[in-house]
Amino acid sequence: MRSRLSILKLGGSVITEKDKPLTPNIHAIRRLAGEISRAEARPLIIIHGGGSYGHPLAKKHGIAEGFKRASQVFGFSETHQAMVSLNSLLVKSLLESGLPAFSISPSSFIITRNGRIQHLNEEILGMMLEAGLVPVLYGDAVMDSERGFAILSGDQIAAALAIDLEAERIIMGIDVDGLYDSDPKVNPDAKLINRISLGDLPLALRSIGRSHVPDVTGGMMGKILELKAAVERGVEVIIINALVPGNVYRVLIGEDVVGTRIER
Ligand code: ATP
Ligand code: IP8
Repeated sequence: MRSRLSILKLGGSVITEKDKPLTPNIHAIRRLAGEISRAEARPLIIIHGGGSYGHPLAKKHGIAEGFKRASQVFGFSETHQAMVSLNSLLVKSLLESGLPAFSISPSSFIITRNGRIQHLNEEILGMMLEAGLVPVLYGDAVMDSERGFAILSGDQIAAALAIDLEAERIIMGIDVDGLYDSDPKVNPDAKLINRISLGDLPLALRSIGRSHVPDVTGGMMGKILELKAAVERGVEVIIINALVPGNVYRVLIGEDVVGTRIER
């Protein structure tokens, strides 16, 4: 049985309709809640992305650029609240599936500096894991010591927690099978990269297409750049398609799933 921490990031492209503002993918949320509960993987931290909840609002109010004018303050609140709403939908489904999910706002225990995590109180998460809870975090609108505020991606949180809490693995669930040699939504002939080493990443980064929908944290490119730090520290990273029923369950119980493994 696994005893080291797993971190599961559920992409906004999975739990929301990313091209329709403030639209959840309820069907995927319910199915994933069932799969995660059934897998009984512990210790486990779940983090989810912004999708059509956080990104369009953060973009509209220029939150990622930091505090520039008083009118942004309301938008900062709205962006955070949209994420709280999405988080509630996921946590409610997880509880209904019997998982002791516990919602925790990153903005309540993380401060960034120029958009990078400067201070993170991991003690509280350690105590929650010890108690058998499954903390459920998300990409959030956070206080920033240089810019006033910032958008902190779930991907950056996943990598930082994996390093600090010495996680065994990060599982990234997105809406395609993994990292391809070009954007599979644009190029039907794109080929899936099953394994990639850190040394080959710079070349692969060139294959990443621009986001077709609002994404203030860098889309697929941002994700890979964040994950790099965790891989360098020996954390296993696998990117899988969380829209394929059974994938998240199988990967959580340690079975092989089609995807991209990033290796040192
Ligand atoms: P969120 O930030 O809302 O949590 P997410 O983590 O679910 O989002 P995205 O940032 O939307 O994921 O990244 C996934 C998208 O990246 C895919 O839908 C795909 O179209 C796009 N993409 C661009 N280039 C590539 C590539 N080379 N390989 C795989 N996907 C790519
Ligand atoms: O979707 C961004 O988190 P991500 C969260 O994990 C917001 O990049 C508030 C846009």
